[in-house]
Amino acid sequence: MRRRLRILLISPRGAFLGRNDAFREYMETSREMQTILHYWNGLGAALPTIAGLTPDYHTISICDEHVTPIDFDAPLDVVGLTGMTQQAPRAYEIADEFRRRGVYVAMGGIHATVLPDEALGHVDTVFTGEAEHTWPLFLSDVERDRPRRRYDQANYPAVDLETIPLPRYDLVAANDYPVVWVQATRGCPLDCEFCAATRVYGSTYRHKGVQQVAREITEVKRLWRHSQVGFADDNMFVNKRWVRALLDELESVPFTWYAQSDVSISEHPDLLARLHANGLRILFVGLESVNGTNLEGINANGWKARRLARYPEAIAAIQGAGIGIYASFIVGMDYDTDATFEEIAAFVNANNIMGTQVTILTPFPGSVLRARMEREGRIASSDWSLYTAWNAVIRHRRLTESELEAGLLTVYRSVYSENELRRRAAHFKQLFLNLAGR
Ligand code: B12
Repeated sequence: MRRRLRILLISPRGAFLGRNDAFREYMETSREMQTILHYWNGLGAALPTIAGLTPDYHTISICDEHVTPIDFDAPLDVVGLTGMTQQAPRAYEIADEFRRRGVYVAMGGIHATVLPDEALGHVDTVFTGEAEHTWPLFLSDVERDRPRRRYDQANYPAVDLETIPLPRYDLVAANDYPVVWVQATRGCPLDCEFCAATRVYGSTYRHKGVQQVAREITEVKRLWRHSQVGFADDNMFVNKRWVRALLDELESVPFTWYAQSDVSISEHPDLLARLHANGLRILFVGLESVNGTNLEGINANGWKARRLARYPEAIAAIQGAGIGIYASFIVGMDYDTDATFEEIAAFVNANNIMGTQVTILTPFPGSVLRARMEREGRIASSDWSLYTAWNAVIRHRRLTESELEAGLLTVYRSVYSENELRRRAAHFKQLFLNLAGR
């Protein structure tokens, strides 16, 4: 017999800047940073995806706590929490509060996947990995009053992205997001030392069917006419044949979008031109460091280190196609010194990189980096609310925590100074005139 459940999915409010107050003040007073923050926003695709996996006869809603407060008195049977590490402390508070009120609480997402036992200290059921098989199973177990403590994707066949249902973006359509995140692929072959995403998706790179991606974008554009689409994929252009098929499919879907990829896309000028024509305006690329020795330690096969010498050429090719690069750098890597901050700023300025994100090396639970830092006795704090990547939680061999936190500002103040902004604006103006053939 079917039992209709009242379900609420929650994305807990994150710690965001943690305790880095100098950086917070800079963010709040810099117009450029305010613009970046406006777009560095939104709700990941997890909860709309989970809602899409929920049978129709249940009642389901989504609360993004960054936008709406949680109603703890709502009549509910099940609460489902998601969260990255910096959201975990708040997720646990929410779980404790709902459980006090007799509501059944489940949790999934990257933090619960890598630390399921910690999560089980606060929630009734924990999910590890993807939820396409396990969430529907859990709901039917709850209907029969037999939910399990753990559901692990590793015990089920691989998730087939070709057949997953449309995410329920309609449930959050009232939220005025400048960017709506859509997922087209899962996995990343690079498996960098500091990234734990592989623990959620495994190492096999997979993608949704191109028609499914087009359907999702059409739905997002129906619900948010003026928002941009951000692809939630860690590395979207790995399979170039699939990218070509996707671009064919998307030709009739007008939208402006961002994506994340490695620099290998720079070697495909035909694709760059088509990506630009299709509406790709900003590409987030993890350059990570301008120091080759640092890069050698990142991937076991030295993928990024081998490309360092060609970074300038790759940047010029991508930006020359009208796609601005938002480059991400990490400070606090082993071979960084107090000169690193100026070196990164000089690299960004010399290469006219459109936007830059600099964060501090963070040993996220589940990452290979964390295991190494633990062995080396270099974890300075495991307070998850500081795992924002804008706080120093490691002991560096040469730089103190406050030097690392202050160093971030050096880079931001240089690359977003009035002078540099003006110079880059002139560079991009010329670049767009060239593209327009003038
Ligand atoms: C979109 C995104 C954002 C967005 C929106 C975040 C949000 N609040 O929702 C923005 C741009 C704001 C953002 C910011 C940050 N992000 Co972010 N972000 C992403 C990104 C690129 C995609 C997330 C997504 O939509 N995935 C698609 C969904 C479908 O996949 P999923 O979440 O894995 O969900 C599946 C399973 O995990 C599971 N699941 C997930 N939740 C639940 C819940 C239940 C109940 C169940 C049953 C199952 C389940 O089922 C899903 C389907 O199979 C991920 C990369 C990634 N690989 O996920 C990084 C990622 C989550 N971000 C990360 C980080 C570090 C940050 C920042 C802290 C970094 C920074 N300094 O900028 C900031 C924090 C900002 C803040 N506001 O607090 C890290 C998290 C690492 C960690 N362990 O904490 C990730 C993994 C990137 C990485 N590769 O390291 N981010």
